[in-house]
Amino acid sequence: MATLDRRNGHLVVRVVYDGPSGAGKSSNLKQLVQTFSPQRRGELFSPGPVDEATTYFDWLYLNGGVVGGYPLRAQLVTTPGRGALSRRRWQLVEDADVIVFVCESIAGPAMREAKLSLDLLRARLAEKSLVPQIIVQANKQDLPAALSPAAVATALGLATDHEVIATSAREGSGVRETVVRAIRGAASLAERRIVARGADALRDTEDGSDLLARLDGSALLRSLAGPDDEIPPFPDEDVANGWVWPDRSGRRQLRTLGRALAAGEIAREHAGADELAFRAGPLRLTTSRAFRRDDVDAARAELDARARACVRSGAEHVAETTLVLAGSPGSPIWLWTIIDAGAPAPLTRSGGIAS
Ligand SMILES: Nc1nc2c(ncn2[C@@H]2O[C@H](COP(=O)(O)OP(=O)(O)O)[C@@H](O)[C@H]2O)c(=O)[nH]1
Ligand SMILES: [Mg+2]
Repeated sequence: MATLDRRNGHLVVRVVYDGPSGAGKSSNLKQLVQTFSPQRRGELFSPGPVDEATTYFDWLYLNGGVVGGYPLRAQLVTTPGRGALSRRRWQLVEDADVIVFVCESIAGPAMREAKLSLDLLRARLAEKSLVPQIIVQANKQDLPAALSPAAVATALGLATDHEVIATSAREGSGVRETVVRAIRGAASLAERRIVARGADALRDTEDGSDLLARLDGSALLRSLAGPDDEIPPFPDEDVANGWVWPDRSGRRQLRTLGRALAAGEIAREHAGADELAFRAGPLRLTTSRAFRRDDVDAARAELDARARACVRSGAEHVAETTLVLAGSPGSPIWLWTIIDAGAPAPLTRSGGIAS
């Protein structure tokens, strides 16, 4: 939904690039950086590990045009493609004014995956009573085996008149045309909204770091922590291998935690002086400065030691217990303990597992 950046006086719309991993979403944004001069755009922002598939999103903004008397800014955001990341995908697409669905135009598994992904997207939007325009990109047209846009539409089960744009995000063709059409669609939606309700009714704009803070849990922790608390990073449901124990049930609990975060079902709990404790849906999570380590090796050693202590004490049988590291290499790493809130707590006063 269009928002108003009251500080800079911009009317802001959001275009979300969705589609399977590897379809070319990030490549679209990289091409747009090449296409538009720095006066017209921001810098490409891609939080998360650099050398992996997108963890959170890619982000770029473009300025241009005037809507309802305000200079227009379009925020372009890509969704993370991996299935495990679908909660974040939904959080992103639900904020879209217009969606660009990018797919590889290659018959076979890639096309089937694209259809499944598009079907899920439409079902999710319908469930939320959202009806954003969806522009489909038949990408990778430079490949010899590429299907025509009409064949892509058929393979995706779309009506014959559905908007499908032929593109090569690698070579750049169609990329600018896509964004221009998407922004035009979003702008006319925003214009109608302003006419109907006035610009004052628009919510405040969220920028890229606000969005990251919402998705990674730091905004919520900040809002719940006291002024003197050091804010730890929130456990991530897509945490690296070796950062969560036990791996299987731990990842299950982390997904539950992710859903509680998306629903805002997290509250601060009373805890010891140095301890931070939260109730998140059915879970209780705790950490403290005693479980902060300066580097990854020290944090993993702490995780291993706690896991062994947990096994020795049989604590993992008392309540389903997860130990998980949060943070990124280069900054302090925190060890969190997550348990079923209903079960008796096998916790010491300092928030760790009794050893
Ligand atoms: N041949 C070809 N390769 C492309 C095109 N668009 C993206 N790619 C390649 O496909 C891979 C995945 O692209 P990326 O933009 O990271 O996909 P994302 O996962 O949707 O963000 C990369 O190796 C790109 O270079 C295209 O139009 N043609
Ligand atoms: Mg990407």
